[in-house]
Parts: sequence; C-alpha cells; structure tokens
Amino acid sequence: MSESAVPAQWKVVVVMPAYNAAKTIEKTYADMPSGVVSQIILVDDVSQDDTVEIAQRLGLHVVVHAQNRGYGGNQKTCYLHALAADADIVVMLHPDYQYDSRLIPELIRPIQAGKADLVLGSRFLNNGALAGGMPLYKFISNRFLTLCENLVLQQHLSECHTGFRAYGRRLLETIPFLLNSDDFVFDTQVIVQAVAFGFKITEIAVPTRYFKEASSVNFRRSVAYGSATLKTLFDYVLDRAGIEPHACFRKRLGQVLSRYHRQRLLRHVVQDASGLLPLSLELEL
Ligand SMILES: Nc1nc2c(ncn2[C@@H]2O[C@H](COP(=O)(O)OP(=O)(O)OP(=O)(O)O)[C@@H](O)[C@H]2O)c(=O)[nH]1
Ligand SMILES: [Mg+2]
Repeated sequence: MSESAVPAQWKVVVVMPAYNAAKTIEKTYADMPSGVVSQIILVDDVSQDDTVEIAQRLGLHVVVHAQNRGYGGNQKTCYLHALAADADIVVMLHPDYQYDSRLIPELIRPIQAGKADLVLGSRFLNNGALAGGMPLYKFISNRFLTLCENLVLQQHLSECHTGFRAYGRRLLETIPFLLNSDDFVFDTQVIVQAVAFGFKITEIAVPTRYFKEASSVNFRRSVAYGSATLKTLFDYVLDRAGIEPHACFRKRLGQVLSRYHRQRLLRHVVQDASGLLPLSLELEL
C-alpha cells in the first residue's frame, strides 16, 4: 500500500459470526484490548440460546438473521455490515472463546504496516495445537488440508483453518465473497480468492484452546468441510488452467453487488455509462 493510501487512524471493526454462543461471548468480549477496536458487530444466525440478549446487553452492534443461513452466510452479513461501517481493517473472530482476542493488535499489525492484506491467526506456528486440546483427527486433517492448500496456492502457511483472521478493506472490497458457500467452506474460498486476486497473506502464532463450552464441528461436518475444501482447490486448478472458469475466482465484488449497494459499500466509486463501478475496476476495463 502506498503511503498516501494509509489512513491516519485505522478504523478496526471486529465481526463475530455467532451461533449459540451465549456461554462464551462475554469472555471473548471482555478480553478485547481497549483503544484498538472501533466497533464490534455480532451477527446471530438464529441461535436457540440467549446470544442476542447478551450481545445487546454488552452494547455490541447486533444483527439478527430472520432465518438460519449457515456459517458462511453469517460471514457474508458480517462483511457487508463491516464495509457499511467504513472499516479499514476487519477482524473475524469466533465468539466461542477458542481464540485469544487480546492478540488483535498483533493480528492487524501486518496490515497496518502494509505487509499483508490477510492475516491468519495460526495455531500451528508454535506447535501447541495438540497440547491445547485439538482432537487428533482434526490435527491430522488440518495438516493435510493445509498442505494441499499450500501446494495448489503456492503459499507457505502453517494453518488455513483458523477462526481468527484480519482483512484489509481493499481485499474485502475486491473478492466476490457473496458468491461463496453459506457453509463452513466459505473460509477456504476466501483464502483461495485472496490468492487469485493477488493479495498478500501472512500469519501470526495464536494459542489453541479447546474446552467444554467451545463450539466444535462434529466428525461428519468436518468430513464434509474437508471434501468441500478439496473441491474448492480442484475448481481453482481448473480455473487457472483455463479448463473451467469459475466466477468466484474472477469477478470482483463490485460486479456482483447491486448498484445501490456498490454505491453504499465501496469506496472510490466512479460513474460510467453502464452504472457505478469501483475505481480500481474501471481502470482495468
Ligand atoms: N451459522 C452457523 N454458525 C455456526 C454453526 N456452527 C458453528 N457456527 C459458528 O461458527 C464458528 C465455528 O464453528 P466451530 O464449531 O467452532 O468450528 P471450528 O472452530 O471451525 O472448529 P473447531 O476447531 O473444532 O472448534 C462457531 O464459533 C460459531 O460461531 C452453524 O451451524 N451455523
Ligand atoms: Mg470452535
């Protein structure tokens, strides 16, 4: 990022895709360092517990889905609201207290320094995943999937499956995340899109925390997630080889948003004959 594009004061917005997180939101919120985060948005995906009431009592900006959409669908709402809130950096944090929100300043630092557009909080950088309670089958499948992702995406990441990430605004304004799955594979698709659009990815070490109240996908859903991750990588290979193009690796967010929302959510919007386009897109046409 050029110096002129660096905001004097970064607006950091934390988004929490929540589902039955009543037992853990308060602790997750309490650990957040003061003075760094401008706004916290919690999107509730029709929880059966008191997630909404607790989040409202804590003073968070709460958005409640009318219908259950799934983890990916939840994140779509999170990012649209974060862009509308004029965020410069968006931190995605699971509200189940499995990630240490005290590390937000470290997580966003590479973006502030212009060194990355996406920062992943990795549980595998300091070899503490098993000691932190990660089940062995999750440990092995996480390692295997990350290996496949590194090979296909030409990256050197230690974990692609974390629920603690930071995004620079430019990345979220560019990748067409609205075309992604409404299920857990949304997270993988975002990483592949980040690479497809040439964004820089880096990671910081975070501790691993598994405990009774934490939300943890079961074996069956983990297998579905693993298969969907491999399918995403396969689709990406076909796309890059020119065999079967996929819109989710090619179109920009501005091309899939309605005109009204383009104007509302994207910075640097300019007018042209076909409607409003983000400046970066217009320059490429
Ligand atoms: N919308 C929606 N969100 C969910 C659902 N299940 C979990 N979530 C949310 O997604 C987050 C991640 O799911 P987890 O079950 O914690 O899975 P995970 O953290 O990726 O995997 P673990 O490492 O096993 O915890 C949770 O913190 C919830 O906020 C669901 O069925 N629907
Ligand atoms: Mg979890």
